[in-house]
Amino acid sequence: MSTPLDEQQITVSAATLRAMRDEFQRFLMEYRFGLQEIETKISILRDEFHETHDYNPIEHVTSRVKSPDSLVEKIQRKGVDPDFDSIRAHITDIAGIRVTCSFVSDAYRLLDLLTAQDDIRVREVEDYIAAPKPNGYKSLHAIVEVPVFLSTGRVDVPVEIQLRTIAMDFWASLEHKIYYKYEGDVPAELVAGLKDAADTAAELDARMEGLHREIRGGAAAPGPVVRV
Ligand code: 0O2
Repeated sequence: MSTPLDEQQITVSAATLRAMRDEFQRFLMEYRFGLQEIETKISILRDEFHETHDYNPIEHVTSRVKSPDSLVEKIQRKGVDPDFDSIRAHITDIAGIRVTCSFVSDAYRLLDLLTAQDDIRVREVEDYIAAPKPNGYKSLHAIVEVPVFLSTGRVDVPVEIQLRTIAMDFWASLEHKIYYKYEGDVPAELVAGLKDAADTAAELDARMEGLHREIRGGAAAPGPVVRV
């Protein structure tokens, strides 16, 4: 019986190994810079909102470049050819940023403002707020490309942006823990409980935004709205 390809032993020289490591680090570096560009854009919007409208639509921002282990797992799961060009083309969440907003309308508004910037190209928007996943997952996802200028020239780096409310984020983080604890095979009563909790979270979001509108006299958040 022949050994499966991913279990076969290969011998490479130290120099080759070093070259592979350097190439991989350079590949991931582009994504780190892409993230920095998007983080700066979000930070400018946040500061501008704060200074000119006395309003902060963003609760917190986290970002990450996918770990090498998680990247390899996804390459295998999706059957992507293990070369940099294929990975670049098919794995679009190597750079990811999560923006937790105060209210649902803030999530849409921020995405509108970001994607209206003329150096940003929108590749894909997935609106799991309007159409939640069957388990109750809600979030607004977008894959955008942002230009990064290196010594070798311009590279357009894809970055996945996830925008959600605090309630959605709380739900997603618990669901993620449960999913991993049960290795994806979550008992039916927990699945039902999570769906129920997602509905409660959505209700809370709606009530909080309603109260907020009352306090601010009708407007959920100031500033122009530009639709994607
Ligand atoms: P991480 O560690 O957050 O990056 P796929 O990535 O192949 O599963 P697709 O279509 O590329 O599917 O992406 P999709 O479904 O839009 O989901 C991308 C990310 O959204 C996930 O990244 C999660 O962060 C989040 N997400 C999507 N669905 C769920 C869900 O049901 N529950 C929770 N908690 N998060 C979800 P990763 O790669 O799974 O993980």
